[in-house]
Amino acid sequence: MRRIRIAGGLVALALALTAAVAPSATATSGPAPDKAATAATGERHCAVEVTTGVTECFDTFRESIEHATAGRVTDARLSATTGTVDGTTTAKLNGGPSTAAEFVIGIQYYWQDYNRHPDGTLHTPAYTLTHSGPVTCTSPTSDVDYRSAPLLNDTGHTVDWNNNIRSFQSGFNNCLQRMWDFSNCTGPLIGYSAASPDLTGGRDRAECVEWS
Ligand SMILES: [Ca+2]
Ligand SMILES: [Ca+2]
Repeated sequence: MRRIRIAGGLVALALALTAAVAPSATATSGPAPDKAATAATGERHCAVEVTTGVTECFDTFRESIEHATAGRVTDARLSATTGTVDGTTTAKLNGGPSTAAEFVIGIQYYWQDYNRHPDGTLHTPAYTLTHSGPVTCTSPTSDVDYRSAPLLNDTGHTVDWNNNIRSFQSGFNNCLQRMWDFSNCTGPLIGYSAASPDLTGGRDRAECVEWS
C-alpha cells in the first residue's frame, strides 16, 4: 500500500549556497529518556524527495527504497545484525548511472542503533524516513547540496519526524549528512557524517537535516 501526496508544511530546498560554519561533531548532554512508540499504525517507511517535498509512505522499507530510486533498486535489504542497509544494497544505491532520475542521500531511523535492539531484533514499531534528490552530492562539504526543514510531520501514516530521529545512515552517492536542533537550521547537533548509530545528546532533537 502507498500514499502519494505533498507533505504540508514541508520546506525542502536544493541549495547551492555557501554553508555556514560547520557545526561541532556531536551534541553534549546525555541520552534522552526513552520514548513511547505510540504513533500511527499505517505505512511506517516514508520517502521524501527533498527538492519537491513529494512524500510517499509504504508498508515496507523495500518499497520506500524502490520509490526513492525511481524504481531502480527493487530489493533493498536492512541488515539483520546492524540494521543499516546491507552491502549489496549500498552498492546498488551507489551504483546508479549519472543519468539516474533519483538518488538516495540519507536514511533516518526512529530508534537508536538503526531501529535494532542489541540482540538484532527490531524495535516495534520501527520507522524509517528516506531522503532522495535528483543529483549526487558535490564533493566539497563547504556548501549545502540539500536541505530538509522542518522534517516530515504526518502522524496519519508515520510519526512527526521533527525531534524524533535517533540514528541515521548517509554516505550514499557522495553525500554526508548533518543535523540541526531547530527548523531554521541552527543549533548544531552533528556535523557532516556518513552515519551515526546513536545521536546520544542529539536524540529526538533534529528539525533540520542537510547533505553535502
Ligand atoms: Ca529540536
Ligand atoms: Ca557539497
